[in-house]
Parts: sequence; C-alpha cells; structure tokens
Amino acid sequence: MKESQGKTVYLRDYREPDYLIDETELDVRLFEDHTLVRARLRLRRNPEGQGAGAPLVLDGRHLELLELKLDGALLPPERYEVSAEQLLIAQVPEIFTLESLVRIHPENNTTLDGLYKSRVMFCTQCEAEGFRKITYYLDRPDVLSSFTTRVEADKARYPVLLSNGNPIARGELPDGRHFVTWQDPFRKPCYLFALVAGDLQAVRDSFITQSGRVIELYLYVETKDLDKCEFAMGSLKRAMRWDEEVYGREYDLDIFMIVAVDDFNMGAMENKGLNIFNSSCVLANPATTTDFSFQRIESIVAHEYFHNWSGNRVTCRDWFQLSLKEGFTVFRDAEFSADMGSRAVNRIEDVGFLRTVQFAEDAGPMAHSVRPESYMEISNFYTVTIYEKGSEVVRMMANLLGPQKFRAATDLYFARFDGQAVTTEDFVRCMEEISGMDLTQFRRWYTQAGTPRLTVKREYDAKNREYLLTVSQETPATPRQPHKEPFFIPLTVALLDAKGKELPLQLGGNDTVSSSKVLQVTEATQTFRFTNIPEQPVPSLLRGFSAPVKLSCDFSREELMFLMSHDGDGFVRWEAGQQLALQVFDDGLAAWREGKEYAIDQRLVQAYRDVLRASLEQPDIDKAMIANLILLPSEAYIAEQMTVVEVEGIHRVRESLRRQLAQALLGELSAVYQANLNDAPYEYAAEPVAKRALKNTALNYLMTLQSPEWFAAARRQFEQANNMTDESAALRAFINNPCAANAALRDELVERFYQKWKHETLVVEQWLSMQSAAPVADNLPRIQALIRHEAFDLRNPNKVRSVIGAFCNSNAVGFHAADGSGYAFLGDYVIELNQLNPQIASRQLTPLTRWRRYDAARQALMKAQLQRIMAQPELSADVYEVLSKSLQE
Ligand code: B3K
Ligand code: ZN
Repeated sequence: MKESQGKTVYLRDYREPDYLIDETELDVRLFEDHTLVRARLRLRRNPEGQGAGAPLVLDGRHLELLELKLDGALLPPERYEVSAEQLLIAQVPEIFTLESLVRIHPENNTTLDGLYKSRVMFCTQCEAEGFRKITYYLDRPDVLSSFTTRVEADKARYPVLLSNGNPIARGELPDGRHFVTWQDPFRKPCYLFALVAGDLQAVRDSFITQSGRVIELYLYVETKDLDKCEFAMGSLKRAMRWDEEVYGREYDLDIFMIVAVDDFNMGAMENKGLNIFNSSCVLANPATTTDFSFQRIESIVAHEYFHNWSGNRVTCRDWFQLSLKEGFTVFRDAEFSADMGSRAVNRIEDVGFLRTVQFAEDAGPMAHSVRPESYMEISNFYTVTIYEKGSEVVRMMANLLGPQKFRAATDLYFARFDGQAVTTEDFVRCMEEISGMDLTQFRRWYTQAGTPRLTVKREYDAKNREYLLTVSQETPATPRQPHKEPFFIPLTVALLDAKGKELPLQLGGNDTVSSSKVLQVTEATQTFRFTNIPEQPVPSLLRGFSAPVKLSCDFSREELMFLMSHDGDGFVRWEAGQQLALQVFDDGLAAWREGKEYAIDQRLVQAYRDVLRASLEQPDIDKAMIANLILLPSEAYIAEQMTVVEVEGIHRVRESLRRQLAQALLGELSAVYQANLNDAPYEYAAEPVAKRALKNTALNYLMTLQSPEWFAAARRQFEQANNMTDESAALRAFINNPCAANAALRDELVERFYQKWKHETLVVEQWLSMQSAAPVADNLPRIQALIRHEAFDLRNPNKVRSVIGAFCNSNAVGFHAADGSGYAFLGDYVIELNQLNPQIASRQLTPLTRWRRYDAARQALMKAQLQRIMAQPELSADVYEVLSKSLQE
C-alpha cells in the first residue's frame, strides 16, 4: 500500500488556495531517455487564503528535483522539504518567483497520465491530477495562470512541437534540435495544459466566426491516418456553428488544434486550444469506420469543443464540481447530436445507455451523487453518474425553464463566471435567478445518490369525468446515504383517447388546458386530478424520459401495444415496446425455470409485425426508430430488473425469443432486409444510416434461423459491402449467432477480415471487440487466444477495452461462467494492469464489484477475486478505492 492510498478527500474540507500563480513559464526539453522541465512561477500570497505564515506546498509526484531557486537565488536544502507527493517551503515572501528544474521519464510512463510517450510521439494528459507528474505546482482547478511554454526536441524525430495558445517563437538549435514557444492568452488551471511532440501531418481548414474572425483549424495525425481526417474536421465546424447559434458562444483563440493519439486512457481531452483525442474517437472514413463510430466521433468532437466555454472559460472550483462541466457539456453535445440527426432515436439510445450503465452504478458499491461528498482517487469519479446523470439533471432544469429562459440563464452563467472556477451551486443559482423558481428541493439531484422508483396508479371516475394519477416515489439506500428525502421529479404526461389522440388536459378549474403536462412530483405520494376527461384514457408517462427514474405502472399488454403504435412521443413508443417484451420475457423465464418450452406471446409478435409492415408501407418513416422498436431489451437491461441476476436464464430465454420472433416474422424480416439493401456509394447521412441499421437488425434476427439461405446472404453482404458498417455487421451476424452448421465458415470469415484489415489499428480493435463481446458461453479460450494474438497489447487501453472490457461487460454468460473462470481471468489482468496503468485497471474492475447482484456461489467466487487483488503488494490508489468500497459490508 502506498502512503496516499486510503486517504479520503472531503468536499467539506475545501479551502481557498494559500498562494496564487499569476504566470507560469515552462521550458520542456525532450530526450529519448529523460525529459527536463524548468518551471518559472510568479507566485503571490492569496488574500483569501490562510494568511501570512502559511507554508507554500506544491504538488509534485515522483519528480527528481535538480534545482530550486527563489527570486533568482538557489535555495539550500534546509529551506525546503521534498516528499514523494509534495514540495514544501516553510517561508516565502508575499510575492516571489520560484524556479524549479526537474527530471522526469515520460519514456517509461505507462500510466498515460502526465507526460508520456505514445509509440512515436510525446503527449500529455493532465486532467485531473497529471500536471503534478510534470512539475511542482498548485495542481488544483481553482488556481488559474497564464502559460508560456517552450518545447525543445530533436527536429528529425519531432518536427511538430505543440502547446496551448499561439506560437510566438521558434528556432534551430545545435545537435539537430529545435524549439517552439507557445503562449496562451487565457488564464487556465494546469489540468488544461497540453504538450505534443511528434512527426505529425496537419490537415488544415478554417472557420469564420459570427463576428467575422478567421480561426485556423488543424487536425494533426500520423501520415498513415491522413485519409481519416475529413469527417472530424466537418464535425468540428458544425459544432462551432451550433454553439454560436444555440448558446451564442464564439471561439476565442485564433487557432484550434486537435491531435490524434493511439494510446489514450479515455476518449479525448479538452486542453485549451489543443484538444488531444484517442484516435478511435476522431479518425474516420467509410471503409474503416462504422456508422456508430461516425456518430460517436461527431459527438465527442463537439463535446470537447463545447468545453471551451463549459469547462475552460468557466471551470470547476474543485473536483467535486466535476459535473458542472461534464454534465452540462454532455447535455450540450446530446442536444447538438439531436439537432444533427434524429432527436427521438438519439434520446432512446442515450436513455438505453443511462438505464443500463448508470442505473447499475447507482445500485452498486461505487454509487455517488452528481456532486460527490468525498473521493480517494478522483480518476475513479469520471463516471456515468457525473456525466450522463449530470446531463439529465441539466436537462430537467432546461425543460423546467423552457428554451428562452434556459438560454438567458446560461448567458448569465457564462457572463458572470467567465475566467473563474465555480461550483454547481453557482450554476443552479443562475437558473433560479432567471426563472424565479425555487430549486431548493431540486438540488437533491446533486446531493443524493440512487435512482428514484416511481409507481403510478390510475383511476378513472366516469361519473365526475375525472382521471386520477397517484404517484409515489421511493429511493433505495446507497452507501453512506441510508435515508433519502423525496426528489423534485418533473413527470411529463399525456392522456390518449381510444384513437390515440391526446386529450386536452386540465388539473382543476384554473389550470390552462394543454395536450401534455409536466407534473411536479415533490412528495412521497401525491395525487394529480385531471378534470373533464370524457373517457377512460391510456396514460402516456415520462414522455421524453423527463426524469432519470424507474417508472412502473400496471399496464396491460394491450395497452403497451397501443402505446407502441399510437403514442406521439418516440421515447414512450419505444419504452412501451421494451415493457411489453419484458413482460413476455418474464413468462419465458418462468417456463425456463421449470424446464418447460415456452411459446412466445403472439401479442409481441403482432406488435413487431405491425412495426415492420409500417416500415415497408410508409416510405417516410424513420427507419432508425423502427430498428430500435424491434430490439428486445438487452441482457444487461433485463439483468437490471432482477434482484438476483439469472445469467443463464436471461441469455437462454432472450435467445429463444429472438429465434421465435425470426421464425414468426420470417416474411416481414426478409422483405425488410431486401428493401433496405443499398448499393449506392456510402454516405453518412440520416437516411442511409437508418436503412443500414434496420437491414442489419433484420439480418441478426434472420441468422438465428441457422439456414443456408441466410448464411449465404450474410456472406454476400460481407464480401460485397462498400463500407465498414455492412461488412462488420455481416461478420457480427456470424459471430453473435454461432452454430455448428456455420462454425467453419465463421472462422474463415473472421480470419479473412483480420488479414484484410490488420494494418488498420482501429479496424483491428473492432475485430477484437466483436469476438470478445459475443454473447457466447464457454468463450473464454477464444478470448485468451486473442490476448496472445499479435494484435493485442496490454499497454494500449483501446486493446484492453476491446478484449478484456468487451468480454467482461458484454458477454454475461461467458464472464459469469459458473466455475468462476471469467472472474479469475479478470482478476489476473487487473493485477497486471494495476502496475502498468492504474486508471485502466480500476475501470476494468467494475463488473466484479457488482457481486451482490448474483447467487451465493457466484458471490463467493467474485469476492474471492476482489480479495485476491486486495492482497497484492503495491496497489494503486485507484484500484484500492474500488476494491475497498466494493468489499465493505
Ligand atoms: N475531461 C476529459 C476527461 C478527463 C478524464 C481524466 N481521468 C474528457 C471529457 O470529458 O471531455
Ligand atoms: Zn467532458
């Protein structure tokens, strides 16, 4: 165990910094076997700090201090103390210059945090606390400084030298070296610092802002990737325009740069003026990239760009406020994507993700509120709760305020806090000030963890023509929060008449009439009384997923079919289909438990048939929506509904439902497959994307039939596809529907795909993850073979995610094999990764932490792995925090 391990940081201990850093001058000299970093800091005592006498304590992690000067004079060793984590100088003047020289080793830095080497290039990742691995500093987001950075390196190997802001000097040096000096005119916290050095090519473009300024845009990549830049550049320009139009936000610097890096812990990083991207989140072309990845790239490029205002110009006071920038920025990128494509489908996909991944987090040992109270390792808090639930919280406020007031509130927020480091409270107060609403109770969304459960009971009073909705809420306990107060839940509802038309709604005589209402649920139980309701309606509840809650209402299957085909709200239509399928699934599971055959409820078949026919008969229908409507709930979502997850049952019953649907709907599915074939040149646009999605969903059903006809069709698609979406979908249809009859053909196609694409790293990552994620029992030997494959590299996070992450998170029957082999496999690699890259190790650990959800035998096996990892010497703080929280009684 390390010193820092097990130390908890609390929000309540927040103090202003004792010193401020007005100016930061860095001189970074890169060599193959070490790097020298000289930092000249203009410091002054913070009038808001502890006052005179406070020692100067700088963060600095495992730095080799070579020299330290205060106001130009060398400091003798007795004037300061150096530890593994800090540099302390007991006595310093009010205002002074501190100059340090340290030696670091990016060439050996496998954590990919701080300054490190990704194959042939140097790059940085400083958020949250990586800057302290580069130099001694006040590494906290509320210390904002002006940065000037000189980068020096060998010119032949590293012709391109980048940092934040504008280049102000460059020159040649002896021994084939050169330098470039960059100056960032905007004060920023050090987590937004970035540096890149490499043999990179630039794709250039420009953007004219709404006020007429010309911004130079650069996308830096290795030569091999020059053919994959066009799309991200287009996305960037669309995002820049959108932020001007929707939020009135214009870009501020004259240059905006993006760099693609192969080894990166997460998706991308919003460093000021110099975004660094995981190459998988920026590089794209039709031959190598799926529609899904195009969509993801567009949203991540936009997300990082949007941070320039929501994160960089207005930043976080401390890391407990992380959702201030992340929740808000996810909301911004989700709205951008909705505006660029199908709003309903985007919403369905986002909700699907939230409800499986975030709800599971909220129900597990790492549950935390959107503004957490404490952490051990901040890297563990870049979570779906901070990001996705945080975005839902912003969305609820945006909906409550309405578009004009929300825009006025964000204008106020950006104007008031520009150049400052602030809190989620500051954000909420802007919402309150502009709207005049009291958001006191609403703030519980920031402080209480856990997913509220809403139960809706309905009653029609024909005599008084009244319809009553009684809504109860209850939130289960989460670690360190045993008792929950009621949330303020905006519940959007409509009432449909027998024809599916929205009835005019009025809550009592004085209420204005409208076709849908936002019910303000604030108490444990509350009744809403709609007046003048002429007939027994079907309620359309939680429209647009108006709050991140679990909702239950005792709908009949006929009502769900009705909502699925009639509701005007895309989310409710999809959700009705999911609930209908869940009810049918439950029947199937009950039969499976008794060892009986289950014949599928024809109502589900009919509902899917109606949807498929509509797609054939109505040319203008949104086919992406159709593709979503005929998807059964995922295994993960079904598992979410169970107290004790029945791994085998879920898989078997769901597979049987898929097969029975395919048999019953063979005619419709084949017609849909044929109708959506397209040999036009590839285009990434709403309509062709939707057609591909629907066609490939149909193919995946049809492959369950195990018939030569569909093997041939999938093979044809594999061989003739002119784009990666169709090529990989055809291969996936084989991999995800394994059977003896096509095993040899599948293996042949898997190998052919690899041989064709082995020089395209991003395609190889997809190839690895397709095989690893396949929901197939007894698949571990294949996964182990992939780990030994030449394409695998434990030091590369994308490869780890593609094999270990895909297997443990997506193949439940494989990972949860009753003999515990899946758990031991993950245990082995977490132990190795703990040494190499603690952030990745702790992420990969997640599925083991959910042990409480499984049967006693699996619980014991999962816990045994957690304990085995816990017993390792030298556990990182990252892994230790997750282990200790998940083993707590
Ligand atoms: N802000 C970064 C995430 C940094 C993660 C540090 N462990 C990317 C983003 O959310 O845009
Ligand atoms: Zn972000």
